[in-house]
Amino acid sequence: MKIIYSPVHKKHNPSFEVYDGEKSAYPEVPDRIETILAALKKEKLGTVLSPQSFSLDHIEKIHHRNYITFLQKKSASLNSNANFFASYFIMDTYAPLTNGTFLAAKKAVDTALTAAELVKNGERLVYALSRPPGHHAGYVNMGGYCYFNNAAIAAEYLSQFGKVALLDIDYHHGNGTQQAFYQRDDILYVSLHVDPNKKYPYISGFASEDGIGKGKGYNKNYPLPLKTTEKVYAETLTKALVDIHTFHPVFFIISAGFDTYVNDPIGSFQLSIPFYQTIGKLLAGLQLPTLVIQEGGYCVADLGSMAVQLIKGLQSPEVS
Ligand code: Q9C
Ligand code: ZN
Repeated sequence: MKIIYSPVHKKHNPSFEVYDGEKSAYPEVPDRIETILAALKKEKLGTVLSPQSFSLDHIEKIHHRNYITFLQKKSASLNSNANFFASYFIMDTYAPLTNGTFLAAKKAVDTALTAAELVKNGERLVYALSRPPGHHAGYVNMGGYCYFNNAAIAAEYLSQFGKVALLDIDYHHGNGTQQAFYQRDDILYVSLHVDPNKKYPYISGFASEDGIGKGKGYNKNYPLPLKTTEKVYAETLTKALVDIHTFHPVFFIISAGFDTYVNDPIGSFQLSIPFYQTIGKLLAGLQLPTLVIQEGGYCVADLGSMAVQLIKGLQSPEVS
């Protein structure tokens, strides 16, 4: 497996989020990616490569030019210790801008695009260690620790070469990714996530949202209850995999969040560390060229183990 990583993500390190009107600790920390990288290296699961640099044109296919320019200019204008909450181009209080945010977010996109290009050129499994994550970022907004939608930009890129199925297994619904492809029939978006009536992002992720126009039927949401068990999760994932198989994609992208873990400080599901290998094995059954893109997951102590289990499952030989 090829692993794409750049240390530039560390330049994005906000000091706080605003929750319930109060400052609170920022869970989306640089150590998340560092610990995953260290665990993958220790288990010798892949070769680490640096991302290539891609033009902003790729980002402009998913985000409005004015939003991109705003992020770039505002970020660069900030002092090194500033945490700035924009009053527009933002959907919540979970996406502060800092001096390094644009550089890190751009590198996270380059990381995803480098991985996508490798998959296009025949790699079977590539892991993009993108940070900050992306699936909440929409056409004109940051939010939920996300600035640029890494997975959507990679999916848009790969869609030039064949149909793309994007499966989102982060605990939260990927509102930004759904928005990007809601009217498209060449990119299928399927998501398993906590019921948006109960948890973030609240505004989307309902089962009734199934696409519009020619995109009708090419958006699939599987909202799950708080405290979802491994049994219910596996049954739901099996349904999602039927959707993907029926679509006959050429490429498979996984928006991989580990905030479904039982000990995640933000999540509420009951998934154990070994269950991520079960997930990986189920996904490997599709036998498709696969791009894994990092999204959330906040139990830093165990992120490395979860990533290792997921990749071991994805690499496990097919039983026929
Ligand atoms: N402090 C991702 O997983 N709500 N984003 C946090 C608790 C926002 C999650 C409230 C969750 C955003 C990529
Ligand atoms: Zn999440």
